Amino acid sequence: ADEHFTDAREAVGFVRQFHDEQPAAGDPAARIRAVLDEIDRTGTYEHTPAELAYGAKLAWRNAARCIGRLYWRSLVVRDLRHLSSADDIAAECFDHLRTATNGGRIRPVVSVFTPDRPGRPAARIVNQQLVRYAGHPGADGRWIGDPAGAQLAARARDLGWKCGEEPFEVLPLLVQERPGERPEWYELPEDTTLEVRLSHPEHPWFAELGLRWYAVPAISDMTLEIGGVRYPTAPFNGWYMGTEIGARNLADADRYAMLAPVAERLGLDTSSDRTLWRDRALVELNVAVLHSFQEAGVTVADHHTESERFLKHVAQEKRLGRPTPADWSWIVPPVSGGLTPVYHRYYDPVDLAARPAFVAREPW
Ligand code: HEM
Ligand code: NRG
Repeated sequence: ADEHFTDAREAVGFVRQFHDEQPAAGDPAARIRAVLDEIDRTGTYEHTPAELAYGAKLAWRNAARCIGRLYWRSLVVRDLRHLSSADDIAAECFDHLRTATNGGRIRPVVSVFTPDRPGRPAARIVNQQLVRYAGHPGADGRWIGDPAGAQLAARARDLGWKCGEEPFEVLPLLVQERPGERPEWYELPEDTTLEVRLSHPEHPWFAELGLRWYAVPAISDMTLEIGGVRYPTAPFNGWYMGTEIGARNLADADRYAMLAPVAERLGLDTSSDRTLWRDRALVELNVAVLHSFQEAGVTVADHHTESERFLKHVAQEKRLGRPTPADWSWIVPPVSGGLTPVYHRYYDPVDLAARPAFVAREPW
């Protein structure tokens, strides 16, 4: 049995929603007949460019873990469904990064490549994000780089990639054209990866820690599912909320684990948890992230502003008669939760079957 046949009910449900929300799009009945006929003949169907663009926006609007949904209508959708080779995918991912980066004024973008079709699963990007740092255990047993990038770094090395020894080595892009096939790997061109060196507005020593982060979070390991069609190669990005970097990527014990080094430079008493030295170091780390991105002219949101925007989105959707399913445990920021308005309320329950959606990619 082949898993890539399109479910006709999903297709009809999507076409109905598309026409309900886009009344100018014409007669839904005719389109539904055409879609069902195409599914009968071929096992799947092709979205019109307008269906694809709106479907991708709906997938963002449905992302229950995403606090950034206020701007869902402004998503830039790159229709690259005619491309399926590893070389073409890599080249267009690099253009995606250039377009998204936009000199620092980050634009939310999704690039949609050839979907799965009956008998013909689509290519996959192996990386979790288009830009991420490598990691590996050093000679003294301590981690060099990002432990979250260790698996991909090992795979890339097996393919012939040479990893440097710095803590912020950008991983190559790995693209696998077919199941079981050896991925192709591509070094990211310099002009695709804007990075920000971190400094602190009050502590000159902070820059000496040598920390940095990349400008564009571009998730590349989720499947975009629209109307029963699965697009496993559909990297998307928005901009960072500072806490993702300052309270998780650079702070977590199993990531860059920078709280102790920062606390030491701050001269904090680390002899007991009760001095709250970790909490104090965490705040300064987050101050440095927001300050540095701002200074570099790179879009970044603080968690207070992004929380307010999210509740504005919830209210706006409510006025339109729509619920905003949300996962409290993902929406509430990892620092100062109770200071943000998103903490102090409950949300519409998450329907895991809701579509269009970005879903965890299933192994092929
Ligand atoms: C998750 C913020 C744009 C789809 C998240 C998370 C944050 C966030 C903070 C939680 C991540 C984590 O805890 O690791 C933002 C901001 C955006 C933005 C500030 C600025 C515009 C987008 C866009 C899309 C999107 C453009 C898709 C088109 C998602 C999805 C998740 C998510 C699917 C869940 C990821 C997962 O399950 O791992 N977002 N986002 N977001 N966002 Fe957004
Ligand atoms: N926490 C991850 C990125 C997850 C998605 N975050 C966004 N998405 N802001 C990290 O790299 O820290 N987005 O599409 O903007």
